[in-house]
Amino acid sequence: MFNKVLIANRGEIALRIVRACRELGVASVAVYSDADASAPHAREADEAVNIGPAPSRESYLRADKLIEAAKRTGAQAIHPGYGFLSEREHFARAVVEAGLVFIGPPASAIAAVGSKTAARALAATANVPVVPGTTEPLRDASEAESVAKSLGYPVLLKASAGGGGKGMRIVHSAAELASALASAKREAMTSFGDDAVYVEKYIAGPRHVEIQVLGDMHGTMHSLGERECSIQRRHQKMIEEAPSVAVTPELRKKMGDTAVRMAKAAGYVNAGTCEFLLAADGNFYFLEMNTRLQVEHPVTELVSGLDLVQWQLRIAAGERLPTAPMMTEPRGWAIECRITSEDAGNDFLPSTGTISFLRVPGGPGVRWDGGVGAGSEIGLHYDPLLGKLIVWAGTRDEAIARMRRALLELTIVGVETSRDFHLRVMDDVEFQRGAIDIQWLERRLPSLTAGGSTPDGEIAVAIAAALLAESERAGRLAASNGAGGTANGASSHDAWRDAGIRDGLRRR
Ligand code: MV4
Repeated sequence: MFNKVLIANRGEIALRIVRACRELGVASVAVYSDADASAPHAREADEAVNIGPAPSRESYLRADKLIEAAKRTGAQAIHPGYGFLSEREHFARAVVEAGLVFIGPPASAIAAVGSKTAARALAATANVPVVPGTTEPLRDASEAESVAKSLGYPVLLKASAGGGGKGMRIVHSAAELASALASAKREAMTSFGDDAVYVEKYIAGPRHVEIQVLGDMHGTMHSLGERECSIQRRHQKMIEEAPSVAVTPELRKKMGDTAVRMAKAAGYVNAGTCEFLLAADGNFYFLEMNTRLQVEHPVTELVSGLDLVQWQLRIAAGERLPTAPMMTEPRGWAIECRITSEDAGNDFLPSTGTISFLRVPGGPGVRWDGGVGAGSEIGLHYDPLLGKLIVWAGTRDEAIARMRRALLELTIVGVETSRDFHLRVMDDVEFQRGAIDIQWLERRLPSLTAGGSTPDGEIAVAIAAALLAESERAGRLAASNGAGGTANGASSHDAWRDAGIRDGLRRR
């Protein structure tokens, strides 16, 4: 096992990796930009190295600075987390060329599945079902027309270099095809500098179900079950769960075996995810493979009992996975809500500010993977994810009830967040029935975001309630320590202030 690992990331995932390192007795080196000097991940790690100004391109995306920091601190390996350089083939290669271990797949595996068309071609060789369509980019409109005719409308145009829905166009008839192709190519060029576009049969109303795979350096590859990720807004996942209501044990085995075949064909090692479209008729189609640990990995951890980050470290250090299955059937149910600094009542506009108060929920089956604390400055430099609230319970209904309770306990004062949006989803009857697909959120969004953001009065009350709770806690603590002051141990000033706040709360 490594003595020391550098974590080339920030926020909640950096803290998550610090924790995994600590439990394995591995020293952790955090990196931080000027904006993250007092961030929790930098404070909690054993060492912290400044890698430059706030803009990512001058800090977290600077491969040279990250590798130099690893060498200067004597780290033997680098964990990239997710986002930033985690799926960049050149970074994986540069790390290895610098004599360090990249905690993730070999650069060759990233290359094998990095482009959508390359992944589709590889899938075809591994007997992995892909949506009917072309694997190579379309040469011109006439080729598009003949392929679309053979597929049958509606068809979907997609950017080969793309992802996240950019450059996608649904085409319902031949009449629209030429103009749709031209506009898809334009958007692909501006978004990715590559106007290659291919075409697929459009699958209406599918679920987005992904399979977690874990492989070691010795040829063992396991599937660790599925995650339901259909609740997305503009291709950003908002809520994930494991398992999926739509997946039976037979389907789980079939999708799992398919994902393992795909990973082996790619020469994959370490943690990876195969994304599928799951159609209502039970057919599933490979979409893409993510060559990194994913944001939503905790729901798999909770229903499998595995620590995926520790397994990443152990695999990268050369350990063998067990040959017996690591996960047969999921135990219980897990749900994750991404808590972001976005004003859900105002079209999810990014919200900035300083967090003046943070109370995270606890109790049975509640996990908070957070990257912020009181005092954290929330700006626009980085992804708006403040933390992930994850719950586990015996059944899906119990998990929903637990998530609702935990969301109500979660208090973040200082920025608008997506908390109230998640509360409304938990209360939504269709969600409770599990009747969701990738278009569900766009359909339901108006009713889930009605009522605007938290009015200032409510913020003031939240602060007051929080301060009161804090003060009463302090008072009880002081009393139990026999400190002077009034009966409950608070000073006379605090008691007066508490009375005023309590009175104010009553008069709301
Ligand atoms: C599709 C599809 C329907 N039919 N392909 C969106 C971005 C990329 N992940 C692939 N995506 C889709 N590909 C065919 N042939 C529907 C989507 C899609 C989608 C897929 C997964 C999760 C959310 C989505 C939201 C809109 C469209």
